Amino acid sequence: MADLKALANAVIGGEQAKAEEITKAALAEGMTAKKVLDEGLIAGMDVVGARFKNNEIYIPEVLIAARAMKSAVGILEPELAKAGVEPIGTFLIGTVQGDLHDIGKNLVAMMLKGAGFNVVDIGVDIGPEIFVKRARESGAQLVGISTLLTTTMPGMDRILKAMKQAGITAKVMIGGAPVTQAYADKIGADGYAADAATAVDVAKALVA
Ligand code: B1M
Repeated sequence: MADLKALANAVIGGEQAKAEEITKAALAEGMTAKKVLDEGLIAGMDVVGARFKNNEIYIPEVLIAARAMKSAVGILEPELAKAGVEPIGTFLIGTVQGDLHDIGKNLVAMMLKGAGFNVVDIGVDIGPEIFVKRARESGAQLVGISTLLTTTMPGMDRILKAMKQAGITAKVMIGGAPVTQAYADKIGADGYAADAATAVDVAKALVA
């Protein structure tokens, strides 16, 4: 039976090939993609985060762990994204200007795809002008903004203001580790989600 602790350790150690191998084996055994994600990959990345915070490891190790996690998540994607036939709506998503973190955003995007949304992912380090331009071009009903850094949180407010000024009526959901419901309320975002699964529920409620 695939060992999810070993998978977490493979992420922690940045062992990409091993992470891929265990992920494939777990799926082949019929384990759900969500279980593999939560108990293997995210569990591993949590340890990486704690060690990074305590200065036990540094950016190169974190990057190598993130690479292992990303490629294993890529294997899970088709399972996570078993979509409905008709898109529920178009969801534009990106990470705020100045912030390069994208693993959480990518997970949210994948789960939304899985729930039947047409997802337009505009990437990382995205400023208000690009959010406005891409929201207009895509005709998105929902715009999602992610950030992992406290210092880049004010960028969310700037995007909301720019969208309002440009007459974009799409609803806005925000999220990311330092973001809270209180912050969403403060800047006037329509929704907030703490994790990818909740993001799907909130997105569905916002388009209902
Ligand atoms: Co960075 N980093 N990092 N980092 N990094 C954090 C975020 C940090 C908490 C680490 C720490 O100190 N403990 C800290 C931020 C502190 C703060 O401001 N509060 C930090 C820092 C400081 C930095 C740098 C400034 C370090 C430096 O250079 N001195 C630097 C900034 C670079 C930049 O962006 N300009 C930096 C760099 C990096 C790497 C490049 C090395 C790498 C990113 C690789 C990548 O993403 N491609 C990295 C990583 C990997 C992390 C940690 C270890 C892991 C983040 C992650 O992927 N988590 C992180 C510590 C931690 O979180 N444990 C840390 C797994 C992911 C599944 O969770 O992203 O939270 P998360 O997403 C969740 C939810 O938040 C939510 O759903 C997701 C899935 O459930 N969610 C949404 C996310 N977006 C959402 C949007 C929604 C709804 C929900 O709606 C639209």
